[in-house]
Amino acid sequence: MSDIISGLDARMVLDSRGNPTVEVDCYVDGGLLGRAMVPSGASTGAYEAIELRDGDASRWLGKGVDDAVNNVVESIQEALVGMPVDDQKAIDEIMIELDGTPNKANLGANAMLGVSMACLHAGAALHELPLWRYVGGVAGGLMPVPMLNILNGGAHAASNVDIQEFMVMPHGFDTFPEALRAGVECYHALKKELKADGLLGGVGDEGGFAPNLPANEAGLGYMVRAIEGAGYSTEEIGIALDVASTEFYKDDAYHMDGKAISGEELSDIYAGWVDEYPLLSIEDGFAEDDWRSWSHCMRDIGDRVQLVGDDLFVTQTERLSMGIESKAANAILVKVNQVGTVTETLETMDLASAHGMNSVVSHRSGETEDTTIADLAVGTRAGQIKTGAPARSDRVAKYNQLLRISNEVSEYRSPF
Ligand code: 2PG
Ligand code: MG
Repeated sequence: MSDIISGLDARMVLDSRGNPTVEVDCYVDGGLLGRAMVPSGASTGAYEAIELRDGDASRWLGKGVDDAVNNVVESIQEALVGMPVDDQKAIDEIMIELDGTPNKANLGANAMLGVSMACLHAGAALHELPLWRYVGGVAGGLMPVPMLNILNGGAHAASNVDIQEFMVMPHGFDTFPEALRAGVECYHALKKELKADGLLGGVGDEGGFAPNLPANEAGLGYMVRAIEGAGYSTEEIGIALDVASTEFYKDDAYHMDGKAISGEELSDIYAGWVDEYPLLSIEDGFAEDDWRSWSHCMRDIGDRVQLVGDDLFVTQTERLSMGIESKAANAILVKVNQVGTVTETLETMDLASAHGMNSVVSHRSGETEDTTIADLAVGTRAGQIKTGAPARSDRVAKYNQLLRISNEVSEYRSPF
């Protein structure tokens, strides 16, 4: 069989919020070998690569992706037909050149990522390898510690909670399936606790419960109740937060619990929480341009807690380099669609690990049944993944893929 890309196809499909997204098929030697779907964020960072939307308000509320789909079947296909499908770097570089902008505004990061991931799948199929092994090669895989977002707030819920994600992190277990089971049992225990308090309503975009709470700190209390209610100790299951604070940073202040506070005051609040709760990881504790507060917090508590840059780094080497220089964080969140190609994602992860930083592979709040990130997390040996609550098939699909992979990969180690 030839290894040459013979064609690309693309279409609009729906994501988990009912918005259009891009699906791409990659043909090799006339046969369909790889397919991928692109995720989409809600609390997007200002420096993310551009997601191309048609903007026609009379269709899909302006969120149509016809232009992105056309870019795949027209200019991208023309540029890539004839390329070896397993030369991922060359494929991604050709698209970057064809796009010609620093933020993928021309072709759209959604079009480019769909192609990049479909080619990745096709390359794995061509070599008859599971995707995680194709990505990881002879290094073998490492199962990630899961972060399960069991209580949703912020832009992902209609509640009064400012913090976007309260996650349980089952780090004290010997295998991935055992860790996942513990995390899922916490989800069920949280449901019971919220019900007992009359706070059980619907769920947020990532499948976690979305109650109104008296204050943000109460969410931490519920995490402890969920962990202990499920019969575990806070020694083996910790808490991770995604504060997503860019969303509530306005006029040089953070607007949390109805008060306007400075970055330093917020940093002090986090320090208090690290003392009081089994808090292991804080993502986007500060806004995407508030480098000073990031560095201040790192100096204060960076040796006691993982500080993860999401909107801050947007999975891009230029932003990550700025953060390394200013010692702004000790970990990076990795979202493939923030940068728009597989190759650039891997480059960013390499840069992070070269500087001793942790990587957390992540879903978006708008997802599909695509499970590429599960294999990516294992193949790159990232060590951590966050992919929502164990509820709604768009989230569960990733955990189920990790369970499948765990039949072949037993190596599992907690970064904590
Ligand atoms: C985040 C993500 C995923 P969104 O902020 O980390 O949980 O949310 O995709 O809406 O940016
Ligand atoms: Mg985030």
